[in-house]
Amino acid sequence: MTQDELKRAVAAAAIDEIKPLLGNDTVIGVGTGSTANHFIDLLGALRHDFKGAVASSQATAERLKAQGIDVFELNHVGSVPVYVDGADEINPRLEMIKGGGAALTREKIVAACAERFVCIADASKRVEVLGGFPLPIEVIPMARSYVARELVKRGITPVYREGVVTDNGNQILDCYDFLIEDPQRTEADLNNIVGVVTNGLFAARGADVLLLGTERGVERIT
Ligand code: ABF
Repeated sequence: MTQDELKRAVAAAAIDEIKPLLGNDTVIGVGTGSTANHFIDLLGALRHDFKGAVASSQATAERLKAQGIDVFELNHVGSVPVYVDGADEINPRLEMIKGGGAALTREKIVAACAERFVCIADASKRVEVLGGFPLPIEVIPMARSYVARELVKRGITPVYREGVVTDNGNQILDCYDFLIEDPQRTEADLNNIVGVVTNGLFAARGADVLLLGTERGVERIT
């Protein structure tokens, strides 16, 4: 199977995973990226079975609307029973690096609100130790150089993702050259640097379920 077929397979598995949660009042959280896009495309067939969705990015909001799914502001939604999203890396504790698509802050906000986080990923995303994928950090533009210097003090090599502006009007630094042995501690430490909006470690709030696309089929890992 190609990587794209694996992504499609886990998106289909996520549809089965969330179906029991759908009802007239249900608003679900929907993530960003190519795996989430497969999920959105399949979700369109169920649009009459639930109320709508909150989106983790403008791109996802547009794709949901194109499927005829109502999109709600998170502030107008009381509860989010489930959030479905991809990841750039995920470890055996279901801690993740996310944000390769620059949507990390909204993804983290929707994930924080959700009762369950269902991660959908092809097998290439599974790692023992996070950090092979450069960790994205969203920064307030005027703080970019200061944050970069603070990262260098920590032995991290930050690279400015030129030309990218997040949905929140901010910039991204990608962090190279460090393996993340203690994701929860690193997540908190990096978030403490003044000027950081958030970083792409999803460890304090990791996934509850991983649907992993492999050559042997979709593995459900909790
Ligand atoms: C989002 O999409 C991001 O957090 C992550 O960066 C990316 C995963 O990409 P893809 O599904 O395209 O492989 O979930």
